Amino acid sequence: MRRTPLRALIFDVDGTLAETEGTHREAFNLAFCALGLDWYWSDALYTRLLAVSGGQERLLHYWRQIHGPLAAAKLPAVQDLCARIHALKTQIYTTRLRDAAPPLRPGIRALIAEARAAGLQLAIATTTSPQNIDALLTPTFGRRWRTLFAAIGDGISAPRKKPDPQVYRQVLGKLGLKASAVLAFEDSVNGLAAAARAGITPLITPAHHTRHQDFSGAATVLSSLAGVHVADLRRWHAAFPTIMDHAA
Ligand code: XBP
Ligand code: MG
Repeated sequence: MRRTPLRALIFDVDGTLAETEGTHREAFNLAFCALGLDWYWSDALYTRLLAVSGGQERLLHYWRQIHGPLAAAKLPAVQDLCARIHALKTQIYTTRLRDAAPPLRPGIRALIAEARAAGLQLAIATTTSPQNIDALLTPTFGRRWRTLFAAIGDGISAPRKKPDPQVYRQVLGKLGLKASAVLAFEDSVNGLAAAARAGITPLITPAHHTRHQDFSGAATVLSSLAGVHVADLRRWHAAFPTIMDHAA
């Protein structure tokens, strides 16, 4: 039985707070079209490409898929192309979200409010960019959304993308908490692995683009957080030792 009390909840963004990957995919395709590229990512292809975290990393992975091995001498030019595509994609994505942000997933808003009232700290640990987080959370929580979160780790502050644990270790440091005092909420196997490698127990709520993934290592897999209360989280947190405890 765990001894450390639950002190904070760390939320992934894309797929966990909201079903955003469909809008990401549309933004990628609109950027390809605007730049005259004959690329098109179908929902099925994008679902496979999500095995690679990070939009720029995903683009470089796709470039290699269609063009084959990339000579070291050509890498800078291709990385520059991916950066240009990604910058335009981010511009399109943030515009779309400001016009029509997807709703928070069921249960998220109520759980965040209940957790704050219960004195739990909240944090974000995401692969996406600060502007994408702002574009999603401003329409959903208002301009002062940052006041809800004691710590934010993102694709800029933590450039080594999930499943690397860098963003989770960074957020733990900002919170000043041990892994055993927090729970992480994730939608993907990359996110599960990143949290687990940081020693954090992850609760999984699979999203549209990740529901096919194998979450066998997860403490708990829920269809959504609808109807989940802080008392449930405390029970899971007490019952499921951190991954480190397993390893001990
Ligand atoms: C999911 C990701 C991101 C998004 C696209 O992030 O892997 O790359 O798919 O956003 P999360 P960017 O960790 O929140 O699930 O194009 O900004 O990377
Ligand atoms: Mg995610």
